[in-house]
Amino acid sequence: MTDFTPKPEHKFTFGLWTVGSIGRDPFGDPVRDKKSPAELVNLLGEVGAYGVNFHDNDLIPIDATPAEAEAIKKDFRKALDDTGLKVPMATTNLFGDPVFKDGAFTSNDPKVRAYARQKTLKAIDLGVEFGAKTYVFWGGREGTETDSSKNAVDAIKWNREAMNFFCEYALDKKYDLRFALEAKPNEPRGDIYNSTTGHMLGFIATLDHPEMVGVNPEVAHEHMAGLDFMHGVAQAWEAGKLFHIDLNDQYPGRYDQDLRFASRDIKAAFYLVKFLEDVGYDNPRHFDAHAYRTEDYEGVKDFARGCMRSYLMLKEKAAQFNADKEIQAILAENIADDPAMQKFLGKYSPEKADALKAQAFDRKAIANRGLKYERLDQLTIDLLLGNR
Ligand code: GCO
Ligand code: MN
Ligand code: MN
Repeated sequence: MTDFTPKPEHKFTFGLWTVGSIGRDPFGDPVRDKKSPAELVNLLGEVGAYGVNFHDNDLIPIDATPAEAEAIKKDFRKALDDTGLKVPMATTNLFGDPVFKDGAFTSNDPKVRAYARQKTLKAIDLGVEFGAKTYVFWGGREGTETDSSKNAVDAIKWNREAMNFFCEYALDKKYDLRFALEAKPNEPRGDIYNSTTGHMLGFIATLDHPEMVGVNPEVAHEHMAGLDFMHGVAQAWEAGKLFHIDLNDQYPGRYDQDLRFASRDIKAAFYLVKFLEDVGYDNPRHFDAHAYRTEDYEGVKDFARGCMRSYLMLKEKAAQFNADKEIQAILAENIADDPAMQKFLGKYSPEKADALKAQAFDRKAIANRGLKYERLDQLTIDLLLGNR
């Protein structure tokens, strides 16, 4: 049997908030005791993760005194040294405190917008202090329940000004840092601005320093909207913007589930892993998910190990797909080049347009050919179910 042990080169990371989730939900109280950041780092070390990410307040509570903050950082640093875990990414909590009830950078209240900037500047410093090279922006409260309340164009502009401000700050401080924007359609707001990875890519192109800013797409966020996650990831990759990725799982049309990676839609997870491996994605593979509320901390470890193991099993399946002669033969037949068509394809020229208009196409003959996708998909299913 193949070895599915996580290794540093896989860059598997978890947020403190993921394995640290105490299982509170809108209907029920916590089911697990809170663990300190240092304890969570040790837990992640035990299961073989490469790194740990945090929101400012996962590490340092919002009302901690400077002395308390120093003590927490010292313990956290020691746990990182003991386990060898890295901190590849950090982010800001701009959604938990009641001050952000109507958003942060897109709040109608200038005091809130200014406070959100202050909190983010400090959180960026904290992330850099622990070596983070990617800084994520997830605008969880940047949205509305009623569109009577806000001007959507103002919101876009305020968001852009904030991102431009942080890019200048990182340049000014000479931080080796890139920003990754994470889209989500809803939850906790009724509707969130820049709701998909595609919206984010459009937004990034309007920034002053677009080269510093990419995306952090999350499986669950696109599945919630009923979208094909891998297609969004491919678009981000092709644009040179896939700086980070949040892996989990989610049934469409449900509340935000944050399920263990590949536990719901194995086929979608397979195409995603195959895509990432085929293109040579080399940034962190971050699991932004939670253990079921039924679990104790042994179950949390099962959850974390399961995320990594499923990724590695799917990676092996992807290699098998690429090596499968029958699968590859169907693909080769379908994408085969036709030298006679070369003169019509590629870049525009007036001659090409004239030649195209004069060409006779046998539409019916072209359409009559079966593409063997049923066979191809069944071969994929056979492969995933272990029968090839
Ligand atoms: C969510 C989001 C968050 C973000 C995190 C990092 O649905 O709550 O996915 O977990 O990823 O805030 O920015
Ligand atoms: Mn999420
Ligand atoms: Mn996320």
